[in-house]
Order: sequence, then structure tokens, then C-alpha cells
Amino acid sequence: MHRACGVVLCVFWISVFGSAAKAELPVEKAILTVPPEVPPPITRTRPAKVVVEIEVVEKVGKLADGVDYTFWTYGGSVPGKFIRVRAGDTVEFYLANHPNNKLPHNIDLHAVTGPGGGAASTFTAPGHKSKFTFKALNPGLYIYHCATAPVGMHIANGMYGLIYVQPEKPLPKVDKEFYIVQGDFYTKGKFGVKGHQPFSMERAIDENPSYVVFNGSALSLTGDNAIKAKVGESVRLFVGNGGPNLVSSFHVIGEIFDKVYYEGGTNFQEHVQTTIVPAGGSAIVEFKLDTNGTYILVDHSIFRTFNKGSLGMLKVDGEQNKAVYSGKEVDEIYLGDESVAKNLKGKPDTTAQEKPGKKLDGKTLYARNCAMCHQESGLGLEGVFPPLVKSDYMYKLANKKDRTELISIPLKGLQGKITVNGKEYNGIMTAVSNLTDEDLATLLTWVTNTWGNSAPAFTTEEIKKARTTIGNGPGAGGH
Ligand code: HEC
Ligand SMILES: [Cu+2]
Repeated sequence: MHRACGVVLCVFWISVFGSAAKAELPVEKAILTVPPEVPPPITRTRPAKVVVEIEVVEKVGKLADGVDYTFWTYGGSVPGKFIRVRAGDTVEFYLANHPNNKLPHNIDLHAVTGPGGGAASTFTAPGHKSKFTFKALNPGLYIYHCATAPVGMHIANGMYGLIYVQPEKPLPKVDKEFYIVQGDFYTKGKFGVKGHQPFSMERAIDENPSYVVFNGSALSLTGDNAIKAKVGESVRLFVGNGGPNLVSSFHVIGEIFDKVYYEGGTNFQEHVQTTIVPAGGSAIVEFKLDTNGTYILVDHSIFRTFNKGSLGMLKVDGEQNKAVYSGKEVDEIYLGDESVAKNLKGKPDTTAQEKPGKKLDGKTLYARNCAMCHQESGLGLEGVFPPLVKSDYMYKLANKKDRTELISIPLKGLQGKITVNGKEYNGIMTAVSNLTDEDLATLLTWVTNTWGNSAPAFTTEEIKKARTTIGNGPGAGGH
């Protein structure tokens, strides 16, 4: 305001221009989305007043196949609704707590400048609704979470999500944007124990989760729920980590992040394999899809992926780009450099290697080709890899007259919904294509006559014949 202006003029100035400026701020309702969807980019070029309304819902949902858990959620999903605003916007935030809920809740948005990130102002009992307003000062990708005591328990039960404060100059347009948040869960029963699982405070304090998952469930990004894109498209993942405890080593198997806006901030790093997503933090990753296939999203603290559930899928349709990725071209016996060994020791060390053409037994062939998924025990992994032990699915095929269908499983792979011993699986088994007819006969005979299974032995001729029908010559590529 001008020093020189008289009192009357100043009042006039404030009332006219002050209110005019306020009235100019357009009001809009935020578009909120459920994971893995992201609201569309904001195209306006001026600030607005954005109204966000979120309802807290306590509900039972699936943590894994056959495993129920009582989640506390922002809007019914884990993570909660994705909120997208623009830097400079004023956000009018309403938090409602459903009357059927049992506990009070609130929200701490890391995008808020102010004590508690809104927590104290939004503390809300069941059947009540709170409101507070904040200005989104800093662009970036932020976690929000519940901060009601016991805070750790509210977060562990799924009370987190992402708010993206889009920079004034938006990031370049991409073809697809997805919303993915990792979380660790603490149940009384170990991973895979069926039924409704209560929260375990002891496990949580020990930071020993029974589940580590993307988007609130071991099933959320697999099978039909996989995220999808096409060859040639560019993808942006808004990645968060609700924690409450673990730091994620976020990685996509078979992709390299062209860009990572590390920690959800303004600057990016290029050509990254694995990025850290801290508990209560985020990252924005971008990549272009050069060839088709299924790309697996993991926490590269890899036991979490194969034993606790942190596995998601990005299915990419389209042409294989052979210049980028050939598929299997050659598979031959490799012995290492025998001549080097000879020169060093006088004679080759044969203890560590097999002679070419050496016949392996069924158990060894199974251990090398199948056990990483179906497990050494043959029991598979609940909800991910079906069992081969007393599998009714396998038994039927192994005891048919024409067993081409069973032989085609290792030769061609298998995907789509199947039921094994009353449980549904909807995963992807890739082809195991480096087996000779003889080895495959040995392997299938062993698998179908171990662990209490029984079926007539497979012969090399039977495999050879099936291979001709299926059209997969020895050593032919998978996919
Ligand atoms: C990369 C992991 C992986 C490997 C390696 C693998 N499988 Fe599978 N397998 C699966 C998945 C996943 C399914 C379920 C596919 C679906 O849901 O449609 C499956 C299904 C099956 C089935 C039918 C379902 C059942 O349980 O009876 C058989 C039989 C089978 N695999 C045998 C084998 C054999 C034999 C090998 C080794 C030569 C092997 N698999 C290697 C992942 C794998
Ligand atoms: Cu809460």
C-alpha cells in the first residue's frame, strides 16, 4: 500500500481491490481418484480455491488371497484418494469420519506449511466433519497420513495417500500416469495364514512386517489388476511409501527409469535402476516403453517381494522390439575357459562343472528350472505360485491320454485364471525353453511322481511329438 495515500483512499483501495482479488479466485472441486488412477493434469494457469472432501472409512478388505484385514482408509482404499492441486492454490479441506467408524482420526498432509500439517485442525470423532484451509506453497509429491494416537497403528492400518502439488510449469505430458504406494503390514499370523488377521503391535514395534505390499494388498497390481500400457508410450509413476517402518528400494524389473524426481522434489536424476522411497516420502519416476512384456514392480529388498507380497505388474502390449531386446537367441553348454584352468593347474578342475551331455536327474532339473517359483517343497506360494504337490490341475493333465497340454506349460508358459486345489491363481508363468526333450521328460516324470503325485512316465518321444504340435522347437525363445 502507498505510504502517501490518505486514510479514506486506503480503505477504498483495500475494499475494492482486496475483495476483487478474492472474488477472482475461482472455486473448484478437486477430482479425487482411487489407486492406481491419477487425476488428470491441471491445465489452468492461475491459482484457484480447491475444495477437497475425504471421508474416513474403517472396513474389512483383502490383504492377500484368503487373508482379511480391517483397514482404516481415506475414502475406502489403501492408499487413500489421490489429491492433485497446483502450486499457489488455496485448499479448503474437509475431513469426514463415517458414523459407523469406531475411532477418531485426523490428517497430516506433508504438503501443508503449519503445525502438524493439519493434524490438530482435523481431529474428528466418528459422525463428525472438520474443515481447515491451507495454501499449497511448495510444488512436489507429498505423503499424507493419519496422526491420531497411536500414530503408528493408524498408519499401519492403511491411513496414508499422496497429494501432488503440481508445479506452476507442469512436467512434460506423458501417456499414462499411475499411483502406487508401498506399505508394511503387521498381522498376528505369519504371511499367508488365512482368515481375518488382527494387527500385531509387537511385530510393528519390532519392525518385522508379515506383509509388504503395493496399494494395500498383495493382489492389488497383479493379474487383471496389473497396470497396463503400450509399446511406445511414456509412463509416469507417482510412488509413495506409507511405511510405517520400512524404506523401499523401488525397482521395475526390465526397465530403467529415464528420470527420477527423487524424494518427490523438483530436480531429477537420469538413468536410474532403483530409487529409494523413504517411509513418509515419495518419488516420481518416468520411463518410455520400448518393447513388450510384463514388467515387475518390486521392492528390491527382495525377500519382501517373494515372501511378503511387494510385487506388482506393468503389462505392456505391442510389438517386440528385437533391436532393443531379442528374446533368447542361443542356449548352449558353457564350460568356462578350460584352457585357462589347464594352464594354471595343469589339468582342468572338473569338480565345479558338468560334462557336456551329462544327464541330470529330475530333482536337479526341478531345482534349476521350477523351484524359484513353485518352491523347493513344491508347495508354491499362497496366491502367487500354485502348488505342484498333489495339484488336481496337474493330475488331470498328467493322466490324460494326450498330454500335450501339460507339456505345453513349461514349453509355452501359462497365464490367465486357473484353479488349483480349490484356490484361484491368476499369474504368469514364463516358458522354460532351454530344456532338451530328454531333460523335459525326466523333469515332468519326476514332478508328476514326487510329493505323492502319480502319473505314467514321460518319454523323450512323447515330448518330441508334443513339441511339434505346439510348434516350439528345441531352444526356441520364450514369450
Ligand atoms: C517364474 C515363475 C515360474 C517358474 C520358473 C515355473 N512356474 Fe509353473 N507356474 C507359475 C505360475 C505363476 C503359474 C500359474 C499360472 C496361471 O495363473 O495361469 C504356474 C503354473 C504351473 C502349473 C499348473 C498349475 C499347477 O499348480 O498344477 C504347472 C503344472 C507348472 N506351473 C509346472 C511348472 C514346471 C514343471 C516348472 C519348471 C519346468 C515351472 N512350472 C516353472 C510360475 C512358474
Ligand atoms: Cu486414523
